Amino acid sequence: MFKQFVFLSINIFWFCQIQSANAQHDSALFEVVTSTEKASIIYDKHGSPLDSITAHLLASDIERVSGYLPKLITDLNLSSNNAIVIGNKQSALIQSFLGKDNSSNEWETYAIQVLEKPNSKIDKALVIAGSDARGTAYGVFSISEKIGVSPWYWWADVPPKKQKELVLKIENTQSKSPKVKYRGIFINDEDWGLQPWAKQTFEPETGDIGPKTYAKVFELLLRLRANSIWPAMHPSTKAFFHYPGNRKMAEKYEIVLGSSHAEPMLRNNVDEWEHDTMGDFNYFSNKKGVLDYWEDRVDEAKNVNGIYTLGMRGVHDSGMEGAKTTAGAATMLKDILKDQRALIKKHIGKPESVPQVFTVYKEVLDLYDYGLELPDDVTLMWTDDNYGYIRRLSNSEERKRSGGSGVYYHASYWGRPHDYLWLSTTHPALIREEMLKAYDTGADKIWILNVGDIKPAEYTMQFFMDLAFDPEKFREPASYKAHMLSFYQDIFGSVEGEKITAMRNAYYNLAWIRKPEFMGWSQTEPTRPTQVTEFSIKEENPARIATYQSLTAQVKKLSPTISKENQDAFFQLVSYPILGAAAMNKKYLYRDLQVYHHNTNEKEFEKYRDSVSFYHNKINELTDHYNQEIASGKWNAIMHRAPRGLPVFKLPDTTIETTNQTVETPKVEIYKAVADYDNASKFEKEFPKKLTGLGYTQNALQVASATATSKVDTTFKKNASLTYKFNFEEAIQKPQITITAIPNHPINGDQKLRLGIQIDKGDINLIDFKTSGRSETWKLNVLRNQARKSIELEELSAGKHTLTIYVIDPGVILDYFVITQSGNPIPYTLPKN
Ligand code: REL
Repeated sequence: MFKQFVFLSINIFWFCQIQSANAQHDSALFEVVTSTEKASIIYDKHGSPLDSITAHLLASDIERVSGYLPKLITDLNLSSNNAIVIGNKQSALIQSFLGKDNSSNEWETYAIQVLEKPNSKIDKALVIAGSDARGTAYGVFSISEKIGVSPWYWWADVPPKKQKELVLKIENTQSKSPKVKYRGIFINDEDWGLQPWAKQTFEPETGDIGPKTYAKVFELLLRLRANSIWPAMHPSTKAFFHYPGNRKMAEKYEIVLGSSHAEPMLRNNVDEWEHDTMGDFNYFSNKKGVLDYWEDRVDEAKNVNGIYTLGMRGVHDSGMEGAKTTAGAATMLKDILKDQRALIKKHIGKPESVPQVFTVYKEVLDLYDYGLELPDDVTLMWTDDNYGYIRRLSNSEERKRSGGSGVYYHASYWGRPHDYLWLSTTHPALIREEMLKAYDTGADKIWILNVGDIKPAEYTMQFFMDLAFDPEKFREPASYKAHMLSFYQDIFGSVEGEKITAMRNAYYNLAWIRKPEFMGWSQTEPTRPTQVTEFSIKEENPARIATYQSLTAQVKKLSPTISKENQDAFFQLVSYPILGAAAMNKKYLYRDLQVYHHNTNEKEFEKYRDSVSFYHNKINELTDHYNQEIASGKWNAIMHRAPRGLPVFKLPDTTIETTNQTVETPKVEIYKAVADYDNASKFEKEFPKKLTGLGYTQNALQVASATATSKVDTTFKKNASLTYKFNFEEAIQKPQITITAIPNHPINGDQKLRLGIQIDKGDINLIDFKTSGRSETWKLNVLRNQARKSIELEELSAGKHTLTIYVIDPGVILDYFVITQSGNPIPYTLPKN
């Protein structure tokens, strides 16, 4: 949805231009529907079934916009007027229009051309010719978008832009291959949305996420120019292969089928591994049972367009059964990989020519690090830490592997230290930064986004797929804002789109500081500190309430100005996530105020208690509206008010919190790494780079490119450095300098996240933001979305000082630093200076 097309509306005509890197500037008008012209659609009856599907979808799209349903033709002799011709470049049909095609082996590209009088039967042809079936589909859907049908017309009820007459201005185009080969989603944690909705509302005949639902998912993927799926896999859902229609649908839509990190060989263990009859899912004690189980699937799926997940974990998201040590698991894994590839060879063909991935999720990274020898042609699939920070990417040796690498990334997560299954709040600026880093280190084979169950991750999914298609378009740190603006303006119009983009940006910025799902500080999270500072109660809390208050007011003001047709889309894409996040925040922020006034001010206490239950009920109200009111009940059961019933979704219990002590706010000095440095020396070109949207300052500072090397040099003479000058009126005894950064991980396995910190001409102290595994520090970091490291000094005298920060490892992204007295609490957020 990047501003790829320029729409100009003149009277009743739509004139559209395709801009592509190697477009010839040769344009023509093509009348699809006018008072005198009604184009038909010709597709290749010998072509891929997807050609027929997309031809029919295009016809429906034209009808959605103009009210006219074009005739669909497979016999060239029948046409006499304007025709849209759809097919593969190598087909006889397309070659009869465009002549012989000499390009070979292009991946997912398409050409679009307008031809005058191409033959005696056709006045004018708009030819969409793909290098392969998906290439053709992407070409067709580019026309759908141009006539005003959003990829989200069905999944978010974005209304088509009605036009009685449709005339397209087409520039002859040859598109380029996507930069990332496999791009797709993982439907995960469907238990609270997609599954109950499919069961009760959309596909009751199957009672599950079945072929009818998958057809809609696959259509959406193609409209987003994606190509792959890891299907739903939780206990509430039957295995993808359980319904033969699912597989057939994937074949017809040419969607590449994979499976999650826990489900090797296209199996879905939760549903398919029957412990009572098959024994333990244990390669040590039940090798034959497990191998037969895998072989059955490879045989069944041999004609599927598949990507095989190799390796073995537990039945679901857990470590390998039967392995007592990392060494034992790693040794067994080597045999497992050999056996799995032998199955592929037996049933499909040379393993080197079948796409396979090895996903280093959670404990599997330890096995890989232990020294696992991965066959060179297997794609190494790196993963984030479930919270949007990629744990590791390829070093220079790994980059040489023929299988290349990819990334499995979360926009939704079930698990510890805390889920975020409800609202989709991962900041697009973070996705941009992490995925570009992946791309720059060679991860261009496969990108899979865990979208939870699609809604309400619509925008995130669109963003991720556009980024995967061409990361080069997102080089500018602020490019995500332009993308968002384009997305909302295309749907809601230019003025409304601009306002919505500002609101959505604020929504992501607020969730950076704390996600709505983490507001409870409860159960699976580190508990809320018992000491509450005056600053937190008197400044942070009201400031955050006020920002959400203002966002709520903006939604309420804009909502009645949105057209009737756009109301359902507005509720799904704007109101529900923003008002939901606001209600969840206010519920907890008022809870804190209620607790604060306990025993001191009964009136205030009661007022806040009422607010807490008001906002608790507000979430129920909004969710009921989503499920029952909008789009005439189409989305009944898709939205859950309390996924997994975690404490954060309950009415907070205030009695347990009343022991909070309030302490005075200590004096702190805060400096923004971005804005406040006085000098930057020896940085590579374009660095240090301000990353808009990242960090508490929303302007964190990237110190080096992703492929830079670490500079370990005890003299620090060659290291890049930043200096900050400051002045104290009074001396500080026992000062503590705390540096905050984005809680990311070293770029590759050879690096750390070190900085050298020096005050004046003193010693250089090393700090390292690297966290180990799922340590307590890592948990704290991902929940507050910030890493902190402190150094302590004896004294800082009154007068002028210089802080120098030396760059050692390239991955560090600095946010701000705080000088306070040792032992004093540091505010959660940045005080306004
Ligand atoms: O997010 C993940 O990749 C895993 O945690 C999932 O595979 C798993 O199904 C999880 O949602 C629940 O157990």
